[in-house]
Amino acid sequence: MSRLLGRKTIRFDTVASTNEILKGLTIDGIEAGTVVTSNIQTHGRGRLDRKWESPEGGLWMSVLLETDTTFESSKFGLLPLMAGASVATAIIMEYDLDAGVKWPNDVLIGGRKVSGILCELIERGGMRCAVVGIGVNVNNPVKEGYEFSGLSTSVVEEFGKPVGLEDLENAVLEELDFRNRLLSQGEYDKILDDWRELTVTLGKRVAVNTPGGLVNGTANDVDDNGSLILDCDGRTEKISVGDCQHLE
Ligand code: BT5
Repeated sequence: MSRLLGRKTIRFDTVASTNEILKGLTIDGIEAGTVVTSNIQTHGRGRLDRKWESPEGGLWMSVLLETDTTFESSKFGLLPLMAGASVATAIIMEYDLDAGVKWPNDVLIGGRKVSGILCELIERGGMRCAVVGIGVNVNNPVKEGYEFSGLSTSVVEEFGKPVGLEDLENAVLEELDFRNRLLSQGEYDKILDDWRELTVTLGKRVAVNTPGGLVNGTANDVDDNGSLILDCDGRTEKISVGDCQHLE
């Protein structure tokens, strides 16, 4: 089956943010599956408008997924999970590194952040489009812990030598294409089960910074929409948005 994602790829040397470029192209009517990459981002963004460091040598790309009217916006929470699982699987398959996913949008190797995901929804002609932004530290240097986050790492640091950026890009798109098909077939359970196989969050004591305040508990599972289910000393809490810190 031929791959939908990346049939059209638009490459830049330097942009502010690949998500911003792809959002503009989406409104202009570009086809689903289009990928935008850039060697450098001057204003790479994380969630809540946080800065995402994007020097040369990393994989900075955005992918346009188009969902039909059956896609409920409550399923938006599945997008970062499936994108993170795609990156982790690609890293495992390509370099045999022990990558895992942290709820909701990080990929870690040995507890250090190697990748972050930023998903944004756009309405276009009655269809819901998702711009999935993927940042992976590949051959670029990383700082010892950025503001607001734990430790970070890169593929080159873990693998011991530089790797081909386009090989990783292809592997990630292959994996994301597979999960995007599951999404369009409504196979949400398969997306969640795959994420559960790869996660390093479940079973851990965590502190989650939510819009409503800090919640401490044990991460037990994710629900059908990708929300984190916490056991807080016998009381169950479901969290759809937040920053999760592993406490063990
Ligand atoms: C993320 O946000 O992790 C989402 C990052 C998405 C980046 C991609 S690159 C392509 C596309 N275009 C964009 O403009 N964005 C997407 P969040 O969970 O909020 O984490 C942000 C935090 O990660 C920052 O506040 C820093 O603490 C930390 N950070 C910044 N740059 C980093 C890097 N290169 N590696 C690891 N951590 C970083």
